[in-house]
Amino acid sequence: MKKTALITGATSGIGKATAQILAKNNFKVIICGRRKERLADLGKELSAFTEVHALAFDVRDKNDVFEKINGLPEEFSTIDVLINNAGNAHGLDPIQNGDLDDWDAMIDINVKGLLYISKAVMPIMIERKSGHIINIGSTAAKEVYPNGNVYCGSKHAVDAITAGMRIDLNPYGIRVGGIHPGMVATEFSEVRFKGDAERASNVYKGFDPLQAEDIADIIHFVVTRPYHVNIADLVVMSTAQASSTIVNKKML
Ligand code: NDP
Ligand code: 8X3
Repeated sequence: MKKTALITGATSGIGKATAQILAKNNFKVIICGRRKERLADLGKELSAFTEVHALAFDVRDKNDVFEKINGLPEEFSTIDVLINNAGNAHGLDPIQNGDLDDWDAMIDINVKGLLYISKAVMPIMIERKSGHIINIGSTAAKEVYPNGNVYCGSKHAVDAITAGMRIDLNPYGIRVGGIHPGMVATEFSEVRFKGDAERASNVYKGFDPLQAEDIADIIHFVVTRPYHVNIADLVVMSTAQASSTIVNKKML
């Protein structure tokens, strides 16, 4: 029988590539994001492979999160796999120059949004004593780099919450794991630099960065392990990257 996966942030980057690989590999998919047109296009594309349901909401809107998840049609209501992926960095400034709206966005989306979605989905898994939650952290969840302050803080919180979820959901047989990518060439830097495409593309110049499909491939691997196997914590970087600040740009 097909499993159902709910993927947040499926309109772009890692989330979109994850929806694509899971749809092609025997999962029903619930694709989430704010951009309705992108959801409609992706829904059309994936319906050639599987059953797809699109949910448009902002993860910051807790009432809408609960309304949308509690209102899922019967055939999508048994969520087996939750990929908590929606998130971004907003700004890259020394903390003393940080923008309050950027701070709010990162804490509200990356941390509180992940909590709201999880709160809505966990009862479904607890009732069935089965389920798998993957939280997308970052290398920024494991180390702190200059000007990364609040983004790193939000991802460190994701790392801690992931560990907490694994402990508290242990009695219910629910698998919980964190996947922590290094630099992935997606729309991430365009969002961080508020649409400055040139500055964003410079981030990935001079080396061969991870692609969204690399992370999606790993997520597919993680969620298709036998039930007794839980990949609890996984850090992945491109070969050129050794840490948040050390990237070998002489390799190409
Ligand atoms: P993208 O910018 O390409 O994708 C971000 C996704 O998050 C979009 O689908 C966006 O959808 C969704 N999203 C953002 N804000 C909200 C919101 N308020 N409500 C609902 N959905 C939202 O970036 P990535 O694919 O790279 O990022 C995905 C995850 O991976 C993030 O958590 C990021 O922190 C993490 N990550 C990224 C790395 C990288 O280098 N790219 C490295 C390590 C981790 P929409 O705008 O339609 O709402
Ligand atoms: C995204 C990777 O290094 O820009 O989480 O923080 S980094």
